[in-house]
Amino acid sequence: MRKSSLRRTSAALAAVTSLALALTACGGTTKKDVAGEGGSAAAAGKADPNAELKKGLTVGFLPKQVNNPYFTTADKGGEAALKELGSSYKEVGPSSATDTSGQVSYVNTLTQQQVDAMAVSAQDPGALCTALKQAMSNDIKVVTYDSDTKPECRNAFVSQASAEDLGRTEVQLLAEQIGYKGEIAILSAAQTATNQNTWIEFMKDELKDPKYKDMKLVKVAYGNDDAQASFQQTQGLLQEYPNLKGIISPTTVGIKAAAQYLSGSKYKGKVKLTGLGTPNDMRNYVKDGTVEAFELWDPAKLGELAARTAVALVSGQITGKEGETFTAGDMGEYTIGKDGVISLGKPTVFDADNIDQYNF
Ligand code: RAM
Repeated sequence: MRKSSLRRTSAALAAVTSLALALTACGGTTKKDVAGEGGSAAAAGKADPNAELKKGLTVGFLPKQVNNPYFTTADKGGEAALKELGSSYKEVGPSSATDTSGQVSYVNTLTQQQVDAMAVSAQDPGALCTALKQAMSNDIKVVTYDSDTKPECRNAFVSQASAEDLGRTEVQLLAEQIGYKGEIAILSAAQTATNQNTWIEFMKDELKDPKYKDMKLVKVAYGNDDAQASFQQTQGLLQEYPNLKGIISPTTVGIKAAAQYLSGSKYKGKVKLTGLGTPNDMRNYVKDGTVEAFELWDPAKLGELAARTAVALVSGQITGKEGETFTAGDMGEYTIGKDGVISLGKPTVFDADNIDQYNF
């Protein structure tokens, strides 16, 4: 039997009691020691790099938003990897990227269903913590991917690329396009999104370099990963700042909506737009001159790495501690970094010369 009856009992109890309240009251302690002081929730016990990968597991994927093509691609990558590993995949999640209570409910549902592991892209760094700790105390491994929670609320975070690299390179890309001069704005996703907020901090830091002294960040707007809201926010930015020279949108939904607005406006090609987008969403806007260059990683690879990390955790090959290594199938060997972070690799910059080589 793959799980103890103790675990089944406690998971069943989790289903019927208001654990969120109970856990808050007792300071979030759990039956297993899930968190070291300030570190990631690397489970007690030692990793066995030679442990055999378990089969017949169920891994639940909980993206920020289910009807977002970026997550569809990412989660399909997870699904394919799980199939190859002889395990099962399921996906649950809210349709809005600002439904944090919905995400909490989905975490609780996966816990009640006694999945072996869950891969979560958090809409908010703190909101899911109690529910995720409850999952871990029920012997469920928790991997965040794409957007992290706090380190003590998961076993490992599968990061798309270095957050610092992403933030700095987006500013560099825009600066080159506008000749290092003029007003710029950021069109982000949800105001609480851990990933976008981390990148934006690095963008602001990058802008402190004297070479950007003639560039001014005038506003950070939030389109909530909603196409219509992002479109309207772009329109609003141009109305409010008629001298705007460029926009960085570090969200696939935002950059697509901003490109759509700009391409149909008098600002096309004049107000520069870069950020994070999928080649399939952005192809037409690169070809029609609205966008010169933008970047992204391969979302399917991110999902695949999240799935392989989850299986490695359940199998005991890794616990989430810094320095542990594991082989993620054909993707090769990965080493866990500080705070349980596993980084996928370097993002790709897409422009007219290479965009047709990509199909996602
Ligand atoms: C959106 C989401 C996701 C982010 C990408 C770049 O799809 O906000 O979290 O990583 O954009």
